[in-house]
Amino acid sequence: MNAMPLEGEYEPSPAQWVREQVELYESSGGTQGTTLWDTGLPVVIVTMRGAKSGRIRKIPLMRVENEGRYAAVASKGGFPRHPVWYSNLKANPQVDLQDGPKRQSMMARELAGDERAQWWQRAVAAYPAYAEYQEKTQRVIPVFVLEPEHLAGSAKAPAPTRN
Ligand code: F42
Repeated sequence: MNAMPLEGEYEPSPAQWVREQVELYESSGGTQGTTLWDTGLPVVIVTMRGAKSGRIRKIPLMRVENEGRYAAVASKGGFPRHPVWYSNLKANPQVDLQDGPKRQSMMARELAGDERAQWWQRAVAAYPAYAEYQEKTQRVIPVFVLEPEHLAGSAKAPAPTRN
């Protein structure tokens, strides 16, 4: 698959704080708006295609990085339902990820089993509130790995069968 930047009509988030963080992050070239409020913890911006609208959507997520791969944790603050973007990534796994000034094309893959457990640990280490969010909700919080094409499929754990 060819890693082209995503193109199309951008539909900003209806949530004002999310929209504003994306705008500041992008307009500053990844030098401002790069942390979650007063926590000082870094965030990345994930650009994706909407599952139904086909429009371009952008969301900030906590930065959980390991050797060039990143986690996308669909926590939505422990809300009872998955964030809408969960179905966007399932339908259209090609995304762009901006980490500070660096922007890269990535493929998203939902994790299961040991691979999920390993990334969950990394996620909680980067952003401890994820553990509280999991306690707040009945659902198991989905975890995706976002990986550049040249790293996709080269994980140590065997690739899970399609589900
Ligand atoms: N959310 C997380 O889940 N995890 C994080 O680590 C996280 C960190 C974070 C850091 C900073 C920050 O500013 C926000 C952060 N958020 C984090 C919030 C995150 O950015 C999302 O806003 C949040 O997860 C909610 O996602 P959501 O997709 O449920 O958002 C709603 C409010 C939303 O924007 N909905 C839109 C809408 O118009 O209702 C999007 C709609 C959409 O994508 N539609 C699809 C389409 O086709 O266009 C259809 C999808 C379908 O199948 O229905």
